[in-house]
Amino acid sequence: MSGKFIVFEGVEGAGKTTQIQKTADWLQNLDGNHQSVVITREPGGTELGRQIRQLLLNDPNSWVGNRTELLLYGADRAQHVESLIRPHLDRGDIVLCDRFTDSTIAYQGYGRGFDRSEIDRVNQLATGGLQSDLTFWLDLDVTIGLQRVLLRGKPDRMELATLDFHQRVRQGYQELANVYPNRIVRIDANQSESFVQTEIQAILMQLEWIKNH
Ligand code: T5A
Repeated sequence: MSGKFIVFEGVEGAGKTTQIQKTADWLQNLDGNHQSVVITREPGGTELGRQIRQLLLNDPNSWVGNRTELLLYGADRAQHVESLIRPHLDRGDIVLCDRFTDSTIAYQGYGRGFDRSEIDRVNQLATGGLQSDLTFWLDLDVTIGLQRVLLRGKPDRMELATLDFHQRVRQGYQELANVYPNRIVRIDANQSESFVQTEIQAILMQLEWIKNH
């Protein structure tokens, strides 16, 4: 049995962490499912990645150059793919990942302004060509997402970027969803948590590998 790689994407506060946990709980209890379900995230899915995450996010006042930022996200991903994602997929597990390559296209490409060809080179190097089987794009107005995040506590370095930056990120996701309609599914994230989860389950239930469990 081959593993499955499902990614959750979206702007800040879109509800990815919430929905990944609910999806994992549902999959683990799904009748006939014998595949292990693994939750992970970027940046910070590995021990080395957790240190990179601190460098990237924890100090809201630290200055991180745009090239450095791009390469640190790439380094986190390279370590993550090699030491965690690929081994789990090779074992036949279902890997649910909070952010992956589309985050780099949206944030460093559309947000920071890197050429798509530069982003693709970093992503290719980091992943060896690994792509998600399915990506849920939780689409939310950026002001609503940032409000949710601010209610939770002190914003991190990326959350402090300008509103314009976050709007370009959302536009990036929109354009990616237009270009890759078979891989990226848009979910309206401005609905209740349970409604969003119902939609995710309905989409997963249409997939052959889930039907065949
Ligand atoms: N980044 C990442 C890049 O720039 N390039 C890259 O290549 C990669 C991989 C990661 C940062 O790094 C950037 C993007 C990010 O800026 P992070 O802490 O992982 O940082 O940030 P996020 O991924 O944005 O995670 P958040 O926790 O901020 O948001 P989530 O996970 O989308 O949302 P969640 O589930 O934590 O929910 C946020 C709040 O909203 C509530 C929750 O209870 C919570 O309080 N909520 C809802 N409220 C109302 N209705 C709903 N439907 C709700 N769903 C959740």
